[in-house]
Amino acid sequence: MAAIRPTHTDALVVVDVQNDFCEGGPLAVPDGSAVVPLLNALGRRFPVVVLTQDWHTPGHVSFATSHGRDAFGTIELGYGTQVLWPDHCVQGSAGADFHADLDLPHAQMIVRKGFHADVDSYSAFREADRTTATGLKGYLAERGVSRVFVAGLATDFCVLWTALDARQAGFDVVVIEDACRAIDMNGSLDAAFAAMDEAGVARVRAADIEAHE
Ligand code: VGL
Ligand code: ZN
Repeated sequence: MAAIRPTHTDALVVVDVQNDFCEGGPLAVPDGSAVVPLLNALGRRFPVVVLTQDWHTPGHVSFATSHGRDAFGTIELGYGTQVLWPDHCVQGSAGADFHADLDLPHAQMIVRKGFHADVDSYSAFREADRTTATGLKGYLAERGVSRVFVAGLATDFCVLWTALDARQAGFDVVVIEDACRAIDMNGSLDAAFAAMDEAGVARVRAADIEAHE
């Protein structure tokens, strides 16, 4: 896919570019802050921009410390297998703030997710119970958006689940590959690309996207 020129029916969803996922954070995504300048430039090419913000309660169910366990293991919860993470993106903490250099002042919507103490939400559309909606589908539909571009952190978790749920919600979906960075644990990045391909999620490079009219 080459030379995409976004219109008002295209939205850029910038996923979780927050301090805790960047260098020095408890859940730092390797090279995570490298997406910031790319996203600052990309965002200017989209008339519709949405930011997502991981936004957990203290003692959230996705935190290893809440279960007296080591991080990066898994547990079984009522809604399925949950990866256990270091404490991150606690509501109102500095770690939950957007990266200080993220400069997208025209972004119109911030979707917070993972705010229920007992349910995680990688996806910006639907929580990990796979039933509780965030409202983003309705927001985008009401604004007349038909195609969703996804970028940010992390390719193999929140970007992946957001892209898959956008497809399920009926949007055309495009992941901007070089404007994402991955956690990549136990082959999760290869699995993520396979799942995107299977779901009909297109993948492009930031350079394929031109300025909007
Ligand atoms: C994320 C793990 C836990 C992400 C959020 O933004 O990809 N990953 N919470
Ligand atoms: Zn999280």
